[in-house]
Amino acid sequence: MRVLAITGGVGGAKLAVGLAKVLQSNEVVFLVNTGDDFRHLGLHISPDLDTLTYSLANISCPAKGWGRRDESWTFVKTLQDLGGPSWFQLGDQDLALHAYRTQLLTEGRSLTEATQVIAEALDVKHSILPASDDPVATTVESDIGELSFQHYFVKHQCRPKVQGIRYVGADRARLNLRLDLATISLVVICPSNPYLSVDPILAIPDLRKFLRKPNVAVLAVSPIVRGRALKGPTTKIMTELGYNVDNETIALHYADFLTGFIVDGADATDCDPIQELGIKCIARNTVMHTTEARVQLARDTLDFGATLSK
Ligand code: FO1
Repeated sequence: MRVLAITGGVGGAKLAVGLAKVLQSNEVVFLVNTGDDFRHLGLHISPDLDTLTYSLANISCPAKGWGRRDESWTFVKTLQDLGGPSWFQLGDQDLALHAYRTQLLTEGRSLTEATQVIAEALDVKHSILPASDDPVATTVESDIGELSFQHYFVKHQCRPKVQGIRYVGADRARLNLRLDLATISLVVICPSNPYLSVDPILAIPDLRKFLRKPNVAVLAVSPIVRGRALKGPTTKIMTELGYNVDNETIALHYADFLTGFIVDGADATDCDPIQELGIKCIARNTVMHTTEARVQLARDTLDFGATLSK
């Protein structure tokens, strides 16, 4: 079974780590959000690609979920002393990655190729693919105007009220050309923020068409537990967009292609209305504080996926 795992930032990366421990590198491909990417200090920064690469290399910062562990901050402190923009915290080791990726891109390598060079250097065996090598930029329409993703998420710390989210360029973006959809028998949507991290990927036309094929089994792991997202602004954004913060809303969000849905054990009763949507639903532990929990959820996901595959 070739698994396509769709993931964004921190939440999705946890399940991705579990899947990478359970599946060989030729059994799974990770398709990663690039809507958070931006140019900063002349550098091309790809936060979700880096979060996954660092997580699979086991060098990510567990406390923050982004950047590297055992990091030093001389660069950004010096930048601040010079009066430069220090709102986006670039660690010294992390900075080397951004500088090198920018150099590779300047030399004409694609984002896919640059990501592969860096993953290999960090001894990551699994395939990490940007959803597209064409530009996709998530922008947030807010009560203080339209904001780029990082300005909304980091500079303004998700405080502005969200009125809408756009994925600029997604409708023209080609799905990653390395992806051979014919080999995929199961698609897993990892528990990332549906609106900020998964939708920029689903907005790529070729992908959504594929997910809707009746012979393609697609399952999602809910990012909501007991009516709240475990981390990040999902709860706030859903409320501001007028959604109920619950599993049914998430299942409905993916309903046009979803075959199966995994909710947390605490929300097992949410499965009934979701089954009525024609989506198979099971309850498992989706709170992944430990590596064991990540591996267990990965196993539960694959076992469930095997019952869905057509
Ligand atoms: N998130 C923050 O909240 N504050 C930061 O200063 C910050 C710096 C940063 C540097 C590199 C990187 O790859 C990610 C970074 N992030 C930071 C997270 C980033 O905003 C991501 O887009 C989020 O993880 C959402 O996916």
